[in-house]
Amino acid sequence: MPFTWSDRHRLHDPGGEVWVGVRTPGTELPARADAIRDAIAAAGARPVEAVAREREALLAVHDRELLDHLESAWESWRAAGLTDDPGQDRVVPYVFPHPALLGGLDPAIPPSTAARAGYFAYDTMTLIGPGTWEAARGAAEAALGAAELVAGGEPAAYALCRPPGHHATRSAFGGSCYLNNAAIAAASLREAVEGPVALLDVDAHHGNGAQAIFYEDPAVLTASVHVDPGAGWFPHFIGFSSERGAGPGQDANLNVPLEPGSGDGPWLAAVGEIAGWAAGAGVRGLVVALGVDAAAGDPESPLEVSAEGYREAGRLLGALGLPTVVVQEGGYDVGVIGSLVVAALEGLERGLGTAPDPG
Ligand code: SP5
Ligand code: ZN
Repeated sequence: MPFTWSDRHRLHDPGGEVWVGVRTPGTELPARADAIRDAIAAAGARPVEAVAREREALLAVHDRELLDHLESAWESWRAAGLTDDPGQDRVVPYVFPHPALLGGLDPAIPPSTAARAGYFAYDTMTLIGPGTWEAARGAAEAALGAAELVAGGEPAAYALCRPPGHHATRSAFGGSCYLNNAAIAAASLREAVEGPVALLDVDAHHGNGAQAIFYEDPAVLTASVHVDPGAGWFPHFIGFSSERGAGPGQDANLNVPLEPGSGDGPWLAAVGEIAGWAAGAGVRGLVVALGVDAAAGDPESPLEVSAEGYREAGRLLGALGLPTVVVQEGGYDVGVIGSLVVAALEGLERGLGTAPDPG
């Protein structure tokens, strides 16, 4: 299948992550995307360069204020002298508009550059450097490119996005994500197929961004299989099975949290559950948020899924027989993520080949 990507991803060097106040090396590294690219190209996938687009293409999913911030944050940080005093070489927040600080009032975007960092970021781990905006846009453009290939008749396309996107909401970013690539693909695909689509997330972490973006929207069903946030895992505050959507989107969201240590059996049962749920709702297109960090040995998650598990997940999703956009999310064990993505995409192609012809 074709894959879209942009080598602008290399411009994003997060420079680590600030976790419990300490700058640690971080795992969302440029080598990730290059490793995946090498593996899928060797397996025969066809590269398609992501095309630069108007910023307006992102407004289906994100607030203009977030885009303005991501575009200007680094330069503003540098101009404010924060790189010299106190000597912080990335944009790092220090104070947040916590709801219990505000007592029901709406915060304004603060004029202080350091405070503004906390208005738009909900964690301290997701740093902005000189090339972050360009790389994030390249990833979003890859997602749009893959959606357009599918709209143009490709049965499936894969967007090799880096940085990842599924933790980014309409107005805030975090979890190593800046722009929600999969949500952007879903919004585009929904227009192309003129009907509801499903965004199914198999990254090891809850797909909180798409859940929040589409929570009241019945035209993009969202579902996520992930390690139970209640068992101590990021994003901690959201991702529970009680979250089912709201308003017109009531029952259009499904979360299947899993116990740490869940291997292929429970994980594939959960993937089958969300696939069957989407099929039963009559969606006309599919976006898969493909994180491969549920794999055994990944440094960011305790799920213990095998490469054969990823192959079978791909088959289950492909067997839905829907026009499918696959978007890369997490996966941090650089030595194996390429082969995990290949397994998932090969499974998907096999599943698509067995699906009944939609006519
Ligand atoms: C896209 C994606 O998979 N994002 C996941 C981000 C989850 N990061 C959580 C990091 C939690 C702190 N890591 C501490 C490592 C200490 N050695
Ligand atoms: Zn993840």
